[in-house]
Amino acid sequence: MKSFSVVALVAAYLANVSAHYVLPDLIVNGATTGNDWQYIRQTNNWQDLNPVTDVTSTDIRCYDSLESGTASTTSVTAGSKVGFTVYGGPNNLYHDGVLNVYMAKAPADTDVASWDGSGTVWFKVYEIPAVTDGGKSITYPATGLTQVIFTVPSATPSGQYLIRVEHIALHVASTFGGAQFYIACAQVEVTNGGTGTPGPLVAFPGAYTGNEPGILINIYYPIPANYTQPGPPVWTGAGSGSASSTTGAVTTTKATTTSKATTATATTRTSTTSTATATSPPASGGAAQYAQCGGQGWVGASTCASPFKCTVVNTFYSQCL
Ligand SMILES: [Cu+2]
Repeated sequence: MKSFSVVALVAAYLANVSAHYVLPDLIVNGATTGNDWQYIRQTNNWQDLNPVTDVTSTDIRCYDSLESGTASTTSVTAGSKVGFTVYGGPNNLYHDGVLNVYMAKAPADTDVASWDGSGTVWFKVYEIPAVTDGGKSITYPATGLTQVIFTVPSATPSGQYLIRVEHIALHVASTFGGAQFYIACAQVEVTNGGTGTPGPLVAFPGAYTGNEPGILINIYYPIPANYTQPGPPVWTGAGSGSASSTTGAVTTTKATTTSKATTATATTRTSTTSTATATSPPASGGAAQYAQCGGQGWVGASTCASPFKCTVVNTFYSQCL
């Protein structure tokens, strides 16, 4: 971290009363790139590490209202792995919670560095929901991660994008406004892109009201029987999104898998395709712990590195656990 001593002192203090964190560094193909906040817009909480709790605030977008918001833009290849590092007290996604990653394409004649990300422009490319089993337990595969790694869908059209990560901490989410959003936005130029139509598209603010069952939730008692991940379904690049279609093209998919306790999640999802099940050869040794290994439309590795097992989280997401 720049100003490491200041942040370390703040973090050390906060560690005694709470544990907060930021995501200041971009990872491209496994390597951390640049300095803190070089390719990621410096967030208002870069020193105090506090979360956003008002989902109707513009700070729910990139949390950079008090900063210049002028990061640099770096190149990433469509289909490659990109990620964020976690810094805080401690340096991981400490709280019980879930994670989403969204992308938004800057307008054609606009430099992403000067674009605010407003409008109904965001599509989800990755998520790590909570795992439930009908009320016996609830676990959070995102919790404890020191890095968030995901794949930019190979069908993503070339161009400049914001990539927005959010970890939604749920430990005090039983009252309205209690959920804590830890947010960061990276600036990238996607190269060698595809011809997909990303979607469904949402706006920030706008995507959430704060009353969603996955945001306003008591995670302790009774133990939730199921968990509904906030936001739209993940766009994997398979098929087209909803950008050019209306309600007629969207069908609700009933849960048809045998995975436990995911009915509520699955039935709230929408899908425009259900036949794309292409798989690519697994990487040697299989995917890493917490990596995605399956789900509707998934085309990446389908096996996990030992000793992790590819575990069905819901229809759309299997993970190495
Ligand atoms: Cu905290």
